[in-house]
Amino acid sequence: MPDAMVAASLSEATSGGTTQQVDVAVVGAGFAGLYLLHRLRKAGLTTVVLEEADDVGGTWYWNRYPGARCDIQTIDYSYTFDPELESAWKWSEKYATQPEILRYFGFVADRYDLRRDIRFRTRITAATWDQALERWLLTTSEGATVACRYYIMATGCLSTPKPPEIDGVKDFKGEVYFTGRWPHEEVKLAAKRVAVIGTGSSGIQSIPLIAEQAEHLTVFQRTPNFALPAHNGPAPADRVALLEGDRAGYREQARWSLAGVPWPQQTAVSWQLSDAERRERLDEAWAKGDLVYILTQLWADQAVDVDGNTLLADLIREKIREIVKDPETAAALTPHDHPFGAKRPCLDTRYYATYNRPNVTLVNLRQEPIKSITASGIKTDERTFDVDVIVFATGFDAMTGAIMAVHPITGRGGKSLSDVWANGPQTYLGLTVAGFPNLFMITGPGSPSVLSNMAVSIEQHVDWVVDRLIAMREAGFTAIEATETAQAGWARHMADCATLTLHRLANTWYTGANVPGKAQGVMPYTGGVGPYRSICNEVASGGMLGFRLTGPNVAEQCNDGEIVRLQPDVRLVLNMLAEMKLPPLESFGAQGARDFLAEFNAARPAGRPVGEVVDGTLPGTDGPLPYRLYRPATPGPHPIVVYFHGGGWVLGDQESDDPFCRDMCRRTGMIFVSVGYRHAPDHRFPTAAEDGYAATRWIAEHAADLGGKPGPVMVAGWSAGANIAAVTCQLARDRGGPQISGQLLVCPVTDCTFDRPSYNDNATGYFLTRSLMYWFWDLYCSPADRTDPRVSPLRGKLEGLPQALVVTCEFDPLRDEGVAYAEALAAAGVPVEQVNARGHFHFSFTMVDVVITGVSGRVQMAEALRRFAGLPSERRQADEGVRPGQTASPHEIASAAE
Ligand code: NA7
Repeated sequence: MPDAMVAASLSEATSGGTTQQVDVAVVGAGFAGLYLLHRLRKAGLTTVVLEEADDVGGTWYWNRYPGARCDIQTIDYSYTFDPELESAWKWSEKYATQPEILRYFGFVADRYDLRRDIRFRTRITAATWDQALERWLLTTSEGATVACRYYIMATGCLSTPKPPEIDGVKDFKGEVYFTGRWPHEEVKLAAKRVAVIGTGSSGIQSIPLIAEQAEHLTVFQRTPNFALPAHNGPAPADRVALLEGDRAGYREQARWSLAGVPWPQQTAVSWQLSDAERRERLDEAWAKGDLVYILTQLWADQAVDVDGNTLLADLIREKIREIVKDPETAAALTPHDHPFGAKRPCLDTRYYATYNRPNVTLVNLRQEPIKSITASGIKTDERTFDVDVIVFATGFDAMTGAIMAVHPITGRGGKSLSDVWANGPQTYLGLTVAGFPNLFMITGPGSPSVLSNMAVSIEQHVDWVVDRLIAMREAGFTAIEATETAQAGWARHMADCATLTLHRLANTWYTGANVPGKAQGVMPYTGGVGPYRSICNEVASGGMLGFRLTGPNVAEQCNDGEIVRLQPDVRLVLNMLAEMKLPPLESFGAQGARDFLAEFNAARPAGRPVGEVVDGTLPGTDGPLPYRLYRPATPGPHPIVVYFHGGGWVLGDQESDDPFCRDMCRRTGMIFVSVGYRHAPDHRFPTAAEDGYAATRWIAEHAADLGGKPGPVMVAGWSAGANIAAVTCQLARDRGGPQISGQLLVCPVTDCTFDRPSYNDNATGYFLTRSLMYWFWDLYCSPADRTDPRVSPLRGKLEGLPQALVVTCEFDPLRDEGVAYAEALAAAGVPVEQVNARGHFHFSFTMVDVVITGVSGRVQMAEALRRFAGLPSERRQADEGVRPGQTASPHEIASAAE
């Protein structure tokens, strides 16, 4: 509807009251709102910014408590959109104080003349989508309404303080302050008895300064937090040199990094480093005073693996004990209930040392919870503390609080956002919500936001949104809305990402756990800033995938679908391989492909330690065959699994699936014997199958000599190795042994037919291609032999085979023949379990410590093997990825770490 007609209808609807009509209304004049206004104006879109405060600054306007500073280095926590702005402003410190950051926003507002389009002291009280007008109608606290085509919430993630949830606050006769709403006038604490409740970032930053002023400070701590010394001062010379050496390059690297600050991806894994090396790394990080550094640079598994994380957390715990003199206070200050980094760690200045002061007392609320606040102070289960001042550093209703504070937000068909989000925020890309056309959220739940340098994430969102509005205008579209399919797909992808990190194992404001009654689930996007950016770009370049676009004079456009169907780490691996622009593996020739595989394997993370690794040989049909035996660290004898590596009967050897064998040996507590069977084209069909059978027979016969349990063995294999395992079971049944108690077939080759849908759907793009499979088959087996059950076990007799687990991957040409084999086994009366791994590709399970999301599949495999061996179940919850919405107890985390 044209603006003039909208004006007439509005005037009727509001009985002639004032309504400001604009293209875009932005809520919030903080980091995001200011940049939005600048860009929207430049794009020629009329814009108003509505801001509750009486000046710019957003969260930095409100959070003025003593010690308030940013905890991302300020050279990184800055606007980067205008190189002239970058050179016009110089930060005075490594981590700027709140007043300096506020001055910066004032400087930016002045430089781009932004204040003239900002309505201060204005709160939005309700927002309603008017379908007929195709406008959002906003009612405000100061009367005048706003009609806008696009409504953008730039309300910040940590801007709505949560109530203290303690009885009796109103009864207190002394002074009460909230860190998130600190007064503008000076707060005098000298000669006063002060209580601080809360030990998150706000508490940790303010406590040392309050302690210096107060006569006595009592800190009420519910949960201890990890804090690291900020070592504030001038910005570190090496980082400044890096930035100034190539400003554009530095900024670009930040945009594609994981956390929005340019640090490289760490490759060393914790178990490759000695205790001394790990300590050295921690000491270096401790001296640096950089949150992103310590969160990402110590070892590759620190943030994704409970064991790798515990090693780091233990070293930090030692540091706390070194600083705090009183052992009881030190113990109370030491966190044990969450992995390091799963809850936002803090940067501090003399925080722990403050507890050595005689005028500071720590009250451990885990031992004596607060009962109530009284007229004179705070009463716990055990004591009463009379104080003059109470400071609540109790945090925020994070991520959704500020959005839901506008209530109601009513979308298409009268849908209310609070109903849609009743079970937790649902978004597409953390930017939009299905059913709420033309509504955008900057750094909303479902985007990297608080898990990143906010400056980078804000600029990315603002640029993406404004670029889309410009493109829509050019194409004649006036409304945009996410589809339900896209939104559901994003929720799935978010959940997949959440299994990559340890955030799911902590009760934090990231998961909504700090607000009683709030729906639980990891709210920020945990897949990283760079991958997220590439996804947003792909949405745009893919014809606005997952959005419906409409306009008065153009045909509707809706390219519906899910933007990411692969597991997040599989996507990363495939993107990395695509960037390498490798020629097809089959073009290398057999030896060239073997050399490539060896080089590729040399670059992967080292496999995890096991009790013992022994190389040996066993007699095959035509001479010795090498093997590698992996023995668990636990006392034996152990059940034995005979393992066959993958490689299309052409590539690999007994060592090539080393990380997988180690991982499975650790998970199952079983001996894995990986067999070096002979390869095509030198040794064609049926050599590999016959070698596999001969090796299994010999291993079964020599189980006791190998330190294993005498009796039945199990067989396992991946890809062509799974083909050999399946064939071995058939041969063992037909040739009078050995006894096999179970078969684990991971992405098996089971048949010579290449026309099942998975062969076509996944013909290219997932590394194992159709043409590579053709090549393998040609090298191994002539067409005349291909229906022989020794290479196409699906065509053999299946009755009487050992019980099986068949694992297939969604994006694998071999998927459907694996499924067919499982179905045929079941039809033949063989107990069989079939697992189809969603979003995974052929290599997912053997790329241990690269494809982290493969863990839950390997947990299932280990369970199956234990079942085959008649052992009890041993599931590890932390390994499997607790579902979003669920959190593990400290006990479960600790037992998972064992
Ligand atoms: P946080 O990190 O949420 O910290 C709030 C603290 O207050 C935390 O220690 C809470 O303990 C504690 N808290 C909250 N409610 C209560 C009650 N009712 N009783 C006792 N203790 C309570 O907020 P911050 O403002 O410090 O920091 C927020 C972010 O801003 C920070 O992470 C940076 O990114 C910037 P709990 O842990 O819930 O047991």
